[in-house]
Amino acid sequence: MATGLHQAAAQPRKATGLRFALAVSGWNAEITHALRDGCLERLHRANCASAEVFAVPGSFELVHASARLAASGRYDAVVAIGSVIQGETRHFEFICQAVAQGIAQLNTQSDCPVVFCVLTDNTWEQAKDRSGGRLGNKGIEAADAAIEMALFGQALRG
Ligand code: DLZ
Repeated sequence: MATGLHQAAAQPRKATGLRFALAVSGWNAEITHALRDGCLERLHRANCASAEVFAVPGSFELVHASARLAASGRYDAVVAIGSVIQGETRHFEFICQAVAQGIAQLNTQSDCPVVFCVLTDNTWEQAKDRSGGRLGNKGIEAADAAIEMALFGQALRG
């Protein structure tokens, strides 16, 4: 169960000169667009050089899109944004596992970090709570993670 204990810092770290790509799933768009907007707002507030948005049909497609974006060499970090909500079918488990494993694998294959911003909830209300509701906006936390990982890459490059 989500505790809501993790709070985004009041101020993001500076992202000056850094370029970001957001892959955004269209399934449960009200949720994913709220995550996207929170993430974009945070990246721009951190003074990023750019934050480009790429739409994909569903969370399953986030793996392919993130792989292509990471391999393009145009970005310092990629954020994969989706929302999978438990339904009557076993799709939920298949999609959640495929996306989590796919994105984890990308992070070992490429120098460009891919941040996991895929909500996996039992109900619509839970997804709302975490996308700008009473538990905050996970898109903001994803932006902070993306900035931190982009700075990590920058530090390694010297
Ligand atoms: C098919 C499907 C289902 C049942 N549920 C979701 C969901 O809750 N969230 C989501 O992002 N996508 C869902 N999809 C679509 C798959 O992610 C994918 O787009 C399709 O299976 C086509 O590959």
